[in-house]
Amino acid sequence: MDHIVNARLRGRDGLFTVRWADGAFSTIDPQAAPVPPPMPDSAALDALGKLVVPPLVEPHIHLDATLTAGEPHWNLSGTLFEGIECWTERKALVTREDTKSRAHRAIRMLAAHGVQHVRTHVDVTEPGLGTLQAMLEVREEARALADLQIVAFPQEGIESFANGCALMTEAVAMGADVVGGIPHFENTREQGVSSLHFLMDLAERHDRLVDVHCDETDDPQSRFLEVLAEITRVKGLGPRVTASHTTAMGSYDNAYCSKLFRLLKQAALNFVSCPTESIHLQGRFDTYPKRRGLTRVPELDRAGLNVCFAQDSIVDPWYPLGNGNILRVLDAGLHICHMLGYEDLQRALDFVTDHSARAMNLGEGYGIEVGRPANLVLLSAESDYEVLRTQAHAELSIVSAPRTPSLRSPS
Ligand code: 17E
Ligand code: FE2
Repeated sequence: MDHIVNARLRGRDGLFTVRWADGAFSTIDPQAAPVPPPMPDSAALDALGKLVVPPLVEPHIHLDATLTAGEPHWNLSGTLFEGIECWTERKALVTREDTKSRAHRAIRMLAAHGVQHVRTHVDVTEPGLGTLQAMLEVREEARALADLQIVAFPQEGIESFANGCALMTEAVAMGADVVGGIPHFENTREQGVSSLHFLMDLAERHDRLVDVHCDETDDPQSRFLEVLAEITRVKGLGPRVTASHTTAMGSYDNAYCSKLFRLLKQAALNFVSCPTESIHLQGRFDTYPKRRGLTRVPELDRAGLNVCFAQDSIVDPWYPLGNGNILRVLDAGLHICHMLGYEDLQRALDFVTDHSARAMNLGEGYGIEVGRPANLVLLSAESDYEVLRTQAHAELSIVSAPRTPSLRSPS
């Protein structure tokens, strides 16, 4: 196949014929009218007026922990912290083959739902870094299905875990694409702050992106986002930095938020919200009224900041469900965030496509435009609104651009 007829494109009226050659889009032509269905042996696909979008994106998931829920026991409290305890026990049992086969299964689930770009956090609080090594191999092996970014993620802390700093430094040397962090989990506020300085310096020195699990708690005193944003502002690294979760922002008071937002706009960093995960893990210490435990997605968006949705987990110690379908997460997120207004529905897919691609710094490697990689997804509805209303799915996911070996080869 080398072209699609009768395609609808986001943000443009009418129908289009989209062609590609040698892995790149070559022409995108408006049609005066629907064209007849192609002959059965033709190289064309008939989109029948449905949406053709760039690949769906999963900007935050933990593929090393996927498909381990209940091993060795279930997270009964439903809290983040019991999840971390379960994972620490399961982590002691992992083998390279176990990690790789579970990650590949999850990548196949994601690919079946039209997801072609994935940023996975990988726990590096593990002496020997065997899991990271396994995931670096998965990154190369899975290239035909997905473009994978690997975050060096210190699940048990950088300052609070033995040799945490050395493990992070080694993980970057081994080829992690992105530097992670977890300041709210460090033993003290001071350690949380110094972990952020450490990881931002590490990323700057090695020219890596940054994606920090930041303030994933309902504690309104958890204020590491302001520290991350200020370091980001001073270094001028905004587009390369992502703050994931920031759920404490849902519990900050408005007076503090109005000051914080001024800084966030100056820093211009990216945000990832994991709505199904956060509605499940947060609010666990409340009775009623019960907090939703999400960051301020519509407010960040209205302030001009880049914010997107992610799944975080598929069947792991933190979340027992999930099937790789990011459109399900979009549906939940828009509900939980009070984003079912008409304007929001018109552009709902931004939160699982363009915004996520921007957070992942995909640049010109993403989008349905002439010259860009000819990767695309055909959805089963004709507009963003109808995708949501009909609970549409990815009918077809085409990877036609050859993926070059990962930017980060082991050094
Ligand atoms: N680890 C963490 O700290 N937070 C999460 N939401 C998951 C893993 C899934
Ligand atoms: Fe996460």
